[in-house]
Amino acid sequence: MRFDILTLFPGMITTPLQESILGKAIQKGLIEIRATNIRDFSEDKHRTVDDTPYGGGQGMVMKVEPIARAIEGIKSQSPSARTVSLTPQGKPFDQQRARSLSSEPHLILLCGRYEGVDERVRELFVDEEISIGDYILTGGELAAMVVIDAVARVLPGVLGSERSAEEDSFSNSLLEYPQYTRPYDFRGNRVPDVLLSGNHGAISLWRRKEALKRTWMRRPDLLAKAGLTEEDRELLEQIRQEHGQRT
Ligand code: 4FV
Repeated sequence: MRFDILTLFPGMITTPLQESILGKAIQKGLIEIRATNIRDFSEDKHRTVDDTPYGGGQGMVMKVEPIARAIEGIKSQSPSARTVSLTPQGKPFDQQRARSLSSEPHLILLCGRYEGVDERVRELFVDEEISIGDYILTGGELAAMVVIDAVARVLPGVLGSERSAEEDSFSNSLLEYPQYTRPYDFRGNRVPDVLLSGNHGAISLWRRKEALKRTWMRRPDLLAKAGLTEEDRELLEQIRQEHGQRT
């Protein structure tokens, strides 16, 4: 899978993504990441990429021409590439979107700066707008890296063999159950004995109940789209009894 990132700060992208799992995925040729400086597509001697907003107002707006040239340059080589703009106005990003984007062979990720990008970029070149959350960043670069990380890790072969993205939290829309490792006893705080019982049925039941309890307490909004089984509903009833009705 190929990721082209259009940014004014390519250095923010390349170095961090060479590390760890994504770095190995690049070495294994599972993903290809190329950061392109939008300023390389400005044509005036001052290499201008932004200008004041029509209608007045604070800050600067990124100009359409350099971005248009950058996208058209890539699309001329790869017409099927999907162009995604990272913006607070975008559709909230989630695991489901990460999984569906992982079927795209080539993504172009546009990173805004300043007050944003000229609206005609969206109208003429953007296939999809994505937001990573309801807060304002100084630029779209970190958002692009979040998308690259979440999409790449569901690609076959990116996560080591010992780990498949299918077991993820959110893949079944529930929060993850608590995890423990050695030592068994830390300052008197012990690991739940069921996890050392070797009884895999009891262990997976405990984990399912813990995942349901955690989701019910922290993200009840997720329960609605979790596809609960009859057993899940019985476990939830137990949890409610044990923890008192929530509003
Ligand atoms: C953002 C977000 C985000 C807005 C102004 C870049 C900044 C600046 N992108 N999810 N939240 N972008 O805050 O994706 O241009």
